[in-house]
Amino acid sequence: MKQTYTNQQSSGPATAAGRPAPPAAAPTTGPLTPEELQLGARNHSMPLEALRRDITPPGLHYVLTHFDIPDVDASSWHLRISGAVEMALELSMAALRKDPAITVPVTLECAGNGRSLLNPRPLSQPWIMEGVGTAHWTGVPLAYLLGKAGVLPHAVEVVFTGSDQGVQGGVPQRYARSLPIHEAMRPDVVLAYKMNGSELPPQHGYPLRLVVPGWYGMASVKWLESVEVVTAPFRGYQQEVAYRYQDSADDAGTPVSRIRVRSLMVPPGIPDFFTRKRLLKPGPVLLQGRAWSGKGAVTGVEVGIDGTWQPAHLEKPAGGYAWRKWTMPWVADPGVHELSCRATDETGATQPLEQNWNYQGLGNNVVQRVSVTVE
Ligand SMILES: Nc1nc2c(c(=O)[nH]1)N[C@H]1C(S)=C(S)[C@@H](COP(=O)(O)O)O[C@H]1N2
Ligand SMILES: [Mo]
Repeated sequence: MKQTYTNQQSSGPATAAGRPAPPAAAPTTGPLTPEELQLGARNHSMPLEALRRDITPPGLHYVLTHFDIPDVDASSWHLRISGAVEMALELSMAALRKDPAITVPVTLECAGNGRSLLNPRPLSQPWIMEGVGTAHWTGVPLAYLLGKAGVLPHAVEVVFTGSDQGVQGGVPQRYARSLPIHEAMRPDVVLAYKMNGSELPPQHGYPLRLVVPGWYGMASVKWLESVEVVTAPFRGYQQEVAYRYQDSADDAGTPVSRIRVRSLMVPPGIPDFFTRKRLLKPGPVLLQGRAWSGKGAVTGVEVGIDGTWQPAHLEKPAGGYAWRKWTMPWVADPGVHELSCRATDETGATQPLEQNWNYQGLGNNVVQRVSVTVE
């Protein structure tokens, strides 16, 4: 008998080891596929020059949507809070907007950022390195609403379900993810209805989305419809199959959660249109970029000029989970130079010089290298 899929478990096509099919076809060493181009055209990254700004305007912030962007009617929309709670709640947008609101600056990064630099290349959204952005998210703290509903003592996780649906790895599903109770109860986890002070744009989750500071983007469920407190770990596709650090399709792997330390640089000078190679005049130039980590504060950034590392100057971050600006003056002398940047966070973690490989191409944080021609 064919099993039907619910968000509670994954029961799609299985691999040899009996695991459900991975989220995409096997990695390849071949040229870019039409499917990657199709995804790349739908899901755009943040142009690196936007690293100059503390806060990323919505049109420059990266976008990642697995299925279609839903067209939600906010006037009839309701958020359900249910499951292992004393009192289930059903809230309209008008009601939510009357609750106490907070605004948090948060750097979101897609867990697949950097995937296309891997060899072999996992077949999915072909990010290079710009699947990132920082916004001010305004809305109701999740902990406030969970407090109102009254979480029962045996609860272990909270499951968030969006209104978008599709098929991935052969499994029909609504996009759904969970968080452990202790993460869900953090005071800075927000059900946001504003981005940078304006209504959420459709592609960023209108009318309501979750924002989980410090976690890779997959945790921040858009077009949020339901919040369910559960008493057993959630086993939905996006939790149990996708977003795992795996060595192979048969490896159960470990779940992806917080953002690994990373930094990026605004490529200096001007680009060549087609190759994006950088051209620069000789003389002083202020190199700049941003650094972030979901695991602790960024404590240092080093800039490499042709392989020689020097500490950059760090500015104050806008918040605990927002990127920090760094700068470093450089006098460009004629020739071809390789510039790079490498951040370290308070856990002591630093960016690798060589890209680490995993089957889904997740959590990449290799140092960026920018080649500039000074003439
Ligand atoms: N409902 C829903 N929420 C979702 C997704 C999705 O496809 N559907 N994609 C997730 C992923 S993988 C990322 S990286 C972030 C991207 O958020 P952004 O598009 O606002 O930058 O949203 C997350 N939330
Ligand atoms: Mo993502």
